[in-house]
Amino acid sequence: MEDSYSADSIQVLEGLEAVRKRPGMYLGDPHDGSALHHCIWEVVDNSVDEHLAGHTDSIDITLHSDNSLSVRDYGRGIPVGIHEDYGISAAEVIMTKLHAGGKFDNSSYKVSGGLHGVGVSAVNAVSEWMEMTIHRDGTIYFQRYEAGIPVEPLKEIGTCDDTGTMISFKPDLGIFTEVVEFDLEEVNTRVSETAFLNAGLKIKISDERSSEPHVVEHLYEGGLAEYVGQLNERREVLHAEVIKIRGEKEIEKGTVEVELALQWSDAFSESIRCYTNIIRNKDGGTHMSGLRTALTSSVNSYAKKKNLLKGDSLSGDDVREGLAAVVSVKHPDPSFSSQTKDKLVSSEVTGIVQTIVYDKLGEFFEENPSVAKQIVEKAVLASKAREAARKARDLTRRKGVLEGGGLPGKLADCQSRDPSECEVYLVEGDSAGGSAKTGRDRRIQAILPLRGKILNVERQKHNAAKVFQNQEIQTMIRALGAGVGNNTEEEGSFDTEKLRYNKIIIMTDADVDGAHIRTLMLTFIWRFMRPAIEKGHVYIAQPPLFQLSKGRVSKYAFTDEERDTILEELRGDNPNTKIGVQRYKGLGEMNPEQLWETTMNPETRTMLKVTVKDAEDSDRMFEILMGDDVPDRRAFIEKHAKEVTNLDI
Ligand code: 0RA
Repeated sequence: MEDSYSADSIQVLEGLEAVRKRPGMYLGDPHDGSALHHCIWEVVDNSVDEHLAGHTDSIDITLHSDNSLSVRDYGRGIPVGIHEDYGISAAEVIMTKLHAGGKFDNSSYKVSGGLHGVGVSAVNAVSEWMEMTIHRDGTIYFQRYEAGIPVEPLKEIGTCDDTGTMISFKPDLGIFTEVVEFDLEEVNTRVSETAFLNAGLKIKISDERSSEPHVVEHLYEGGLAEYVGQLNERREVLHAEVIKIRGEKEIEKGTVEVELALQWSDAFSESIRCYTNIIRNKDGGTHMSGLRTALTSSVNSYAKKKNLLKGDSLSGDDVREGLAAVVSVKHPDPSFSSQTKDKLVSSEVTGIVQTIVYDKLGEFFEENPSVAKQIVEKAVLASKAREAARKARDLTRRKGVLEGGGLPGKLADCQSRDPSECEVYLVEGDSAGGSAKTGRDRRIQAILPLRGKILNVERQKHNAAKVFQNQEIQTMIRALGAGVGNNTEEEGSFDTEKLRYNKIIIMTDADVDGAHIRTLMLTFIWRFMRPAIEKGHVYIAQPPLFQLSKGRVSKYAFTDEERDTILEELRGDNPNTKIGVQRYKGLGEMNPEQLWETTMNPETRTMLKVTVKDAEDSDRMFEILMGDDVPDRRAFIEKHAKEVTNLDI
């Protein structure tokens, strides 16, 4: 007995040591904040499981000012009895043994689960300290751990008349670096998602880190339907009521439960979010494909039956245009394509979701003919717009060919024909274009001056033909040489393989107008050449805001703060030196040498790479930022002022 106890303890220590040595393997990147936040979800998910098992309706999360965090639930409390195999309390086993999670409760499977499902013990291992307080059988139990190791055995510290568990922990800053503080926005987003997926579960977040504590409560009785309502919050919806679908199917290992909510709006994009056992599958998977197939077939069959369709069948893209949907599948034993659970691969789910959606959506259409008609009409419109866009696009292509070679006259091309080393500057205005042409490295840098404000394509959602007829847009398409259109399966669509330049660099003035023009260009690229952004070909040049000169020395500053630092530096010990400060209002004010030196020289320049964290968020951003709803836009810009100036999409 004694021997086996100590052997097990050693095993436990080795397990925790492995997590401390390689946190990345268990929790994600310990530097960029992903592992740090993953710790929260590992702990919260245990309480969510307790809710799913029917024992708690509320969870409280508190962010404390010492950067520790606690999670309280009102469930059964972690079992405290001595564990047969280990000779220590079951609670201590859960807290110190990797993967000890749901082993104690065979009556229900663990539904929710962290990203890697490593359990709370992994969080314990990477915590400076962790404290567990259990209310159970009228007694309060407590145990503290440091770096995952118990300071003393579980002890009784008082009495109570409720039940539940509270876990508090402080991330060990010997392990986490760079991003070391919990991000309220990130916590809030994920918590709201969890609350939407668990109708009736109240999750309260209290942030005590600032002098004015901040409390937010998430409780959605409407569940997924309310979630979809929120996705469409700023959109014009086609039907007021969100469509709700539920169903289940027995498989060998248990029951697969399927729940969906759907609502169409007049938006251009589709947003479908997929979950398995409360975990987001960012890349979809078999539930997504089941839904897609069922949508296409049920809309088409209804349209045909009611004679609402003249020509060809509607495509999946047509049917899904403007759709917001959430699919939540609960599965006793799901398989994913990777550790991070980004994609569900359990093949039986395709058919299960497909059958349920096809049947229930068909019933819904029959019972709500006016809604059904609107959905079909919207898809027909989408199909017509797509066809018109295709024709206009082909015309643009043919015209390019007819005009000989297809390169626009305005393009000052580079000499190299090796796209991997070539870059093209999309420059605002002819005068800046002139400086850029003179200043560039003509071997690898091409310049394309664009005149004035290019068309706001976001306002031409249903009129793609107009987009293709636009002069500046045609010029851009022909210069880049990679086609146009985001439907990569269609011939002539944008294809990064054909791109004539590895880097597309947007260079506009560092003022409000410049920012606007840059956004117009980005909107066009996002809506019509998205792979260029997704594959990292798009950059934003960073021209300086100031030139500071003292005698023959001249320096450039890109921000106000930098200007002040350089001023101090140049003044040295003599505060009275009156330094020359020139503020650049536009690129045109710089001579070619200055433009080269500050903004274009690949050896010294800084550029922003345009990246997409979340395509859906970017879609929404462009919808709001460039769409026609003015009050919405103002509210959005006020809320996201910082991101908008950085144009980090
Ligand atoms: C194992 C078994 C039981 C409850 C729990 C774990 C449990 C774990 C956590 C973690 C956070 N909150 C929690 N609440 C419960 C069931 C014990 C029983 O049968 O009473």
